[in-house]
Amino acid sequence: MPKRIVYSTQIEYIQCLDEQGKLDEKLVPQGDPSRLSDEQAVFLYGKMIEYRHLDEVAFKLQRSGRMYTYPQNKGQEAAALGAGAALRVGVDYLVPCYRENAALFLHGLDPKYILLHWAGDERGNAIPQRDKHGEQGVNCTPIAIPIGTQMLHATGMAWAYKLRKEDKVVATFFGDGATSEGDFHEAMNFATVFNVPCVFICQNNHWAISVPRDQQMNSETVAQKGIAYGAHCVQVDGNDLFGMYKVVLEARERARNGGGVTLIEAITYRLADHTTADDARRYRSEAEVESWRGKDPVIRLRKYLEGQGLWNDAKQKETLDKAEAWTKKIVDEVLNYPAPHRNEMFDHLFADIPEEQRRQRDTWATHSLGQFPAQIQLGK
Ligand SMILES: Cc1ncc(C[n+]2csc(CCOP(=O)(O)OP(=O)(O)O)c2C)c(N)n1
Ligand SMILES: [Mg+2]
Repeated sequence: MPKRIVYSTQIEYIQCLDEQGKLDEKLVPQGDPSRLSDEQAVFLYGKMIEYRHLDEVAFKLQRSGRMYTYPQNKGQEAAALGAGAALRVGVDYLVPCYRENAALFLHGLDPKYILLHWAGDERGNAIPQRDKHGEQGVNCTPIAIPIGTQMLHATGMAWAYKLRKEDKVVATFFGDGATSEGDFHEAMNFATVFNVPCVFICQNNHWAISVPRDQQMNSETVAQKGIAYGAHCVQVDGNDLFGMYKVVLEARERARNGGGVTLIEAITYRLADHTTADDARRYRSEAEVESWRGKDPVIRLRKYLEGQGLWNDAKQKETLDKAEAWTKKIVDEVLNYPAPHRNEMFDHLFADIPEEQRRQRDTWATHSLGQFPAQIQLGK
């Protein structure tokens, strides 16, 4: 008789705040540590408004020729913000891709660096993590454009924290498309075998540029990919701030207590194009986008807060005005940022620059192309 290994499992789907703004009181009872307090929810709603406004302005900067490209985060704010709120600022470490601006800002990253980065300035990705420029370092790595690579960095960092017995959790963020990369599988395998304090947060926005989820993976969910590695796997409504906070908080505590690695699949949707170089109308139907506009995390949270008597039109206007002033200040600073030294792109890769790079840098310095042409000169 052939032996048979019987295996059955299920993926839990968590939603605390539904599309009508109704909170599931059983899932997150009043006073439960995994429930955001009223004060926290109001604070985070204000941040959502600020960050969405900045996101819209960044799009306009690109359209008006002052930024090379920009991937809007619009629609995915709750996933990033709920996760960011559940991680300890200045203690835990964020290892992002490029759609988690909200989490980075919440942890202290000055938004000007994100804008500088997309304007092609190396300093946007190099300064924030370092103290040497006289600024407070932020616990985040630079945003990762090569899809999936950051998950391996996160795993290595978490392993280091474990070996050093430091009470830190590393959270890494990535898209659904990234889970089709080998890096995801290597990272999950290593992280679970060595039981490192790492939380894997997938923002499943259903598309990897123009490739829909069901054409790039044969599994029914992203979450179940972690089962084979022995990770804790959960799906959550990524447009639900309360749900995100709860699952990430639980995953964080599990990681801290040596309880294992968690893979979180946050179901969300990008309401804008992939980047400013894309036109999503060519591959997504208007009906699909429209259905997700109804699940917008900002609208949902506002409904909840209004229902609780915690928000009203006057507060909305006041917050929007503040968001506009806040954004304007950041944009002014970016547009007037001193131009980078042309050697800047060589400065942040190695502590001691290797011979080959040194040679390239010296050649660059003598070449006329070493001068930035006027039209792409960002700062003064
Ligand atoms: C290694 C690598 N391959 C291809 C690309 C080109 N690329 C940029 S974004 C992207 C899709 C990523 O999709 P997903 O992981 O779902 O993230 P999303 O953009 O939807 O947030 C691809 C293929 C890249 N940046 N890096
Ligand atoms: Mg995606």
